[in-house]
Amino acid sequence: MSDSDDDLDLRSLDDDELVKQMQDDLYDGLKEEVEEGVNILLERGWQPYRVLTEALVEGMRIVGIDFRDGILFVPEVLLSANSMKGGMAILRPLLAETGAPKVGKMVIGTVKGDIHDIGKNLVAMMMEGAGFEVINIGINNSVEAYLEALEEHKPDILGMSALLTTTMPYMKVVIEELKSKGIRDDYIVLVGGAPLNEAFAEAIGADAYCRDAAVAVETAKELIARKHNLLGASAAG
Ligand code: B1M
Repeated sequence: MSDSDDDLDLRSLDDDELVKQMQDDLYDGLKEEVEEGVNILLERGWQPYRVLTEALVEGMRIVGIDFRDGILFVPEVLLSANSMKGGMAILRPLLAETGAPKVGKMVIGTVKGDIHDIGKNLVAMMMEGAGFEVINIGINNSVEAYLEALEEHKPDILGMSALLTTTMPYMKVVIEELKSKGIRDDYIVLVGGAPLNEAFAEAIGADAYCRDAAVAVETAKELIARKHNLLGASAAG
């Protein structure tokens, strides 16, 4: 980073310049600057979701391209991830502010062998914001860890995340285990992560693939409503 960047007053930038600068700061792993940018945009009246998507998620998308192309390496990307988490921590309580009654419960975790957690945490945040109770069981979850969480929390939804082509097949392992225990249909199973798609979700027997956090919220609401309608119909008939 150059000296002139050191002296940059983020408040002197207009919104577009600030967002661009925040994406650069995320790229450079400058957590404090990213946090300051988030606060400035909020002070300027930006909705938390807009800050999240336009500044942070878009910044991480750019990091992902250069990581893929061998321009950035793991240590640098870790700093970017840490900066992103700093920004997300400011937004989380704002996104979760809701007086609405709980609409359902979800257990969510990243699968075994996979330590990517930003997307999963974002889904957890957005689900909380939409009125779901969320139990986030973290990364690198074995079948046993998922089963334990399901047993303990009795959620409506099981959410699984995988960011690697090598770890996404593990979702099928979890679903097969639910089937063999006869409890598959007790849960709505939602899956997500950059390398997945709808065909994969269908092939492994999940209820739906969620492209992003907003889709996860919409899908969860829709499937919960459908489940309640079915339960209501069977109770009535
Ligand atoms: Co890794 N990494 N990484 N990485 N990393 C990817 C995934 C990769 C695509 C980069 C690349 O090459 N372009 C590539 C995977 C290639 C592949 O499998 N085809 C990759 C690799 C190769 C690796 C390592 C193997 C690198 C190495 O060690 N040589 C290694 C593996 C470690 C492991 O897990 N065992 C590794 C490590 C890391 C870091 C630790 C450095 C860091 C993770 C830090 C962290 O998460 N705490 C990291 C990061 C940051 C990335 C990229 C750059 C960004 C991921 C991210 O946070 N995106 C990523 C590149 C990319 O994805 N384009 C990459 C932002 C986030 C908001 O999006 O996670 O997609 P995303 O989540 C979205 C949706 O996917 C969806 O909603 C979210 C929000 O909208 N979603 C769900 C996700 N989960 C969901 C669950 C749901 C619903 C929706 O449940 C209901």
